[in-house]
Amino acid sequence: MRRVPYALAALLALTVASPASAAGCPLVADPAGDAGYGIVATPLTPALDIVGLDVASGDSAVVVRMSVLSFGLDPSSLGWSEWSAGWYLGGRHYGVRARHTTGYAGVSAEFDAGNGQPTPIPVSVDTAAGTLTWTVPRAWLPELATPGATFGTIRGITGEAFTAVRDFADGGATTYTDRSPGCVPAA
Ligand SMILES: [Ca+2]
Repeated sequence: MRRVPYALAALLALTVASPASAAGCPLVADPAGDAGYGIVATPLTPALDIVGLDVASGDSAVVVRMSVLSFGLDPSSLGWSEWSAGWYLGGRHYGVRARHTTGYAGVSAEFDAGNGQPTPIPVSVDTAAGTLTWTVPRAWLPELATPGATFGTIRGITGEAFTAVRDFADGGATTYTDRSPGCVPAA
């Protein structure tokens, strides 16, 4: 029998359990408690453990929401913690990021249109719900001028200083069509 790498087997099992369809919520699901891609053998910080990733677009904005196991800023963490989401739209890669730097209050965020010039944007952190929500003005994604534009290769990544990537949520073939009903309210 052909051997399948464990991570791939887990991904296939997940796909069978929750088919990637527009009706499924969250749009991209990720297991809780997975060790992710941590390089050192330390427990995965709950705030960096992705459990869901959603995208929804409306008349004025694209809303991106990452759900984590539980959200808390670890004052003892070294350096920084980061949450990122990315997707392709019309062949261009877009992304949003949020970062907490140890010793500073709050979380800063930015939007990246793949041009190497990130733009600061607000991020809404709901500590009780364990979510980070970015709202990107629709006008910043010119591909959305074409009706029915499709978001693809939807991925979420978390990381922290010295351990690099901690969790990776891969949407695989899952897509989201502009202005279609999503799992989170569009703006
Ligand atoms: Ca996870």
